[in-house]
Amino acid sequence: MSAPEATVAELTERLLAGDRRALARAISLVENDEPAGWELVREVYPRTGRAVVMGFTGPPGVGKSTLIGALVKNARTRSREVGVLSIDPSSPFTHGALLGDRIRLTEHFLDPGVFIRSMASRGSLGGLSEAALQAALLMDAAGRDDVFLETVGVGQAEVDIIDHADTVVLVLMPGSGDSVQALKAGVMEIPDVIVINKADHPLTDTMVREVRGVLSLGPQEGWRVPIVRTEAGRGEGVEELVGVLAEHRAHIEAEGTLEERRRRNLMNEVLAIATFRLRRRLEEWVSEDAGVQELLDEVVARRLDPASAAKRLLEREP
Ligand SMILES: Nc1nc2c(ncn2[C@@H]2O[C@H](COP(=O)(O)OP(=O)(O)OP(=O)(O)O)[C@@H](O)[C@H]2O)c(=O)[nH]1
Ligand SMILES: [Mg+2]
Repeated sequence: MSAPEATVAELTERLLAGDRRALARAISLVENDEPAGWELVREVYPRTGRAVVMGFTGPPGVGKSTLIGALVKNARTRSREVGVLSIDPSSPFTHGALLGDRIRLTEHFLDPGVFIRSMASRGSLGGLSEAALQAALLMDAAGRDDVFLETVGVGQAEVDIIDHADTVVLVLMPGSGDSVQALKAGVMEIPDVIVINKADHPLTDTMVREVRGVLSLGPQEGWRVPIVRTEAGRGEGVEELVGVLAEHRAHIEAEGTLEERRRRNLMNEVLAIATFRLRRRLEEWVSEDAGVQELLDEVVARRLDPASAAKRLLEREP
């Protein structure tokens, strides 16, 4: 059901003015796959691209949320308006106590300069990653200066919303050996910044050495991936991390990489949505068309190979 024209227009206006309730409502619309949500994104899209988007990924429990909490606190001392989007593909829960528990930003819940949201369900436009991107765009349009994205990543099949961050931070802790192996094997992409959190742990130096070893195998020109030690709970190293994030930002702006990255990511997004729609269209058609069923019978009877059948399918597509 589409919301009445006036409602979307009104919501758009309030959203652009930075109204938090409008932002919350807009994200719900997108999350629930309401046409009004997509309409809203279409309206505000020209006003996006201003926020600094930082993505934090890493194995469960390494302290991503605690770290984001510390960074939010720091950003607030600089009067920056903040949005936090925690994306959890494994959890069916999105609200209430679990949200607070997962995001660990309870001290910021009452600060109007901080907007926190957790997302787990998928919109129909291809999935959680697409819905999350729309939510991030809405935060951007609502005037959030900094947007922090959090996703759990262990190497494979990561939610690729993290690709939409201008700066990607991989958070590890002493003992995250699997992630180091994943980096080494090229399963996990090399991030822009690596944080070794829980630096109060005695094995921190070993971990830093291992990570440094992996990075030394990679390209040595251009941006050198910094390794920052933090103790997020106590705020140790957070100031340094803020500095490193700013340096990376300045670097990609100066090199033109920011533009390039955004271009590549948006292209991937367009392709992802188009692919999803195309597939849905094909599936509907295939299930309804008798001719396609016959084509399939030919494949089953081994008279036609799958690739030739696909070619004919595409030639005949309505
Ligand atoms: N010792 C120690 N514990 C920490 C540190 N930072 C965070 N923790 C604790 O580690 C636990 C997990 O922290 P979270 O911030 O929830 O970790 P996360 O990576 O967001 O976890 P998920 O979102 O569940 O993947 C909590 O009990 C934190 O209090 C630190 O620097 N040192
Ligand atoms: Mg977390």
